[in-house]
Amino acid sequence: MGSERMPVLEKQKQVAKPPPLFDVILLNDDYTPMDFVVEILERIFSLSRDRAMRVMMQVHTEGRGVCGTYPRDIAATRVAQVMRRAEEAQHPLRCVMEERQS
Ligand code: TYC
Repeated sequence: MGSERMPVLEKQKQVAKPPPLFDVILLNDDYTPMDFVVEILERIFSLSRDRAMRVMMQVHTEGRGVCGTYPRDIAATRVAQVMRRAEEAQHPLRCVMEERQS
C-alpha cells in the first residue's frame, strides 16, 4: 500500500506567502491638541516635522490618516505606544492597525 502516495510535505504548496503588512492609522477627534498629535508622529513614527504636520492635517480634515506600514508585531507596538501616551495625557486620541490589501 501507498507507494504512489506522496509524502505529506511534498504535497503542500511550495510558494510561501509574504508576511502581511499593517497600516497604523490615526483617527480624528475634536479634543486632542494638534501639537500633541504632531509630537506623537515625530517621536513614535520618526516622521520629520513637515511630514508629521501633513499627516496630522490629513487626519484633521479627512478623519483618518496612515502613520506608517509595518509587520504585525511592530504595528501593534506602535499602536500601544500611541494609546499609552494618549491615556497618560488624558487625550481621546485613537490609533488602530489594518491589514494592507495588496
Ligand atoms: N481635530 C483635532 C483638533 O482640532 C486635531 C487632531 C488631529 C486630533 C489628528 C486627532 O488624530 C488626530 N484639535
